[in-house]
Amino acid sequence: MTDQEIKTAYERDGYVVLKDIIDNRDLDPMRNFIKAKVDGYCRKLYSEGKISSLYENESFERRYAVICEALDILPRNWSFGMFGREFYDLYNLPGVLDVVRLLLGPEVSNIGIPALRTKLPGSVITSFSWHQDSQYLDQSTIGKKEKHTGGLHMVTVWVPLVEATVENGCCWVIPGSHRWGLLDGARDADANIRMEEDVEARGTPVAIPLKPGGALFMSNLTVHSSKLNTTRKSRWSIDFRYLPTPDRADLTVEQREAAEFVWNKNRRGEAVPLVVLTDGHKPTWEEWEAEVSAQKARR
Ligand SMILES: O=C(O)CCC(=O)C(=O)O
Repeated sequence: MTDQEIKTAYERDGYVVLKDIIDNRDLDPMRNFIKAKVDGYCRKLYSEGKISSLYENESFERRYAVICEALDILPRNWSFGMFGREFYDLYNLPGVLDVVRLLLGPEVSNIGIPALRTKLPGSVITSFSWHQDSQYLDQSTIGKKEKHTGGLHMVTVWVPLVEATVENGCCWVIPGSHRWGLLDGARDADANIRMEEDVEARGTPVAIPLKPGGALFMSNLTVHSSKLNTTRKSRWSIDFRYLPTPDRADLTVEQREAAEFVWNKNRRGEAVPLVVLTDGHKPTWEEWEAEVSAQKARR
C-alpha cells in the first residue's frame, strides 16, 4: 500500500492492516524474552514441587499453556514484566514508526506500557468483548463510567508473535466505528469492559487473522474484540500504543488534555512514556531505563 492508501484506509475504517511490515526476525527478542520468563517460572514451580516436569520439549506456543494446565489456572494477565531493551526496540521499529508518523504526525510518544498477551486455550476472561481502547484508558474502577479521552487520537499497534487465526482468537474490528464517538460502557466484575449498546447491530464485524510480521493499526475509538482461543496453543501477541506528545503546538485544548490524562496516568504507575518521533531529543535506551528506574524508586 502507498502512504496515501494507508492513510485513506485508516481514516475511512478506523484501522489498517499491514502485512510484512515487521521483519519476523525483529520479533525474536520479544519471543526470547517470553521464553526466558516462562522457563524461569517453570523451573521455580518445579523446584517447589508444584509441577512434575520442566516441559522443556514443548514448543513456544505450548509450554506456558501446559504449565497453566498443570496448575489448573487461566491467568488473565501476563505477570512477568513488560519492560526491557526488547520493548524499547519494538517501539522504535522503523517500519512501525513510518506508519505512526503518517497517522499521528511528527511529535509522538509511546505510552510506555504495552499489553503482552498470552491468550490461553479456553480462556474466557481474555476473550475481550467489544470495546474501544479509550474505555480501558478512562476507566479504572469496576462499574464506574468515566470519559477522558474521547478527544484523543491514539494509535494501537497490535502485533502477533505467532499466527493469529479465527480459531485461536484473533482480533475483530467494526469498520467505521471510530466515528461513533466514545461509547458508554464500564468495567465488569472481571475488569473487562462491557459495552452498553449492541454494536453488532450497528456495524459489521471483520476478523483480522494475521501472521507474524503483520500489524493491525487502529484508533482508540475503533470498536474491537477478540474471541475464544479454541486451539491447544497460546496465541501470543503484543499491543502497544502511541499518542501525540502532549506539549505539541498543533493540539487543540481537548486533544492536549486527553493526551495529558494518559501521560499522567502512566506516570503515576511505573510506566514512563517514551518519545519516539521528534525534532528534539530522542531518549536512548539507557536514558529511558534510567528514568523508569528513578520513577520506580520514587514510588
Ligand atoms: O489481543 C487481544 O485478544 C485483544 C486486544 C485488544 O483488545 C486490544 O489491543 O485492545
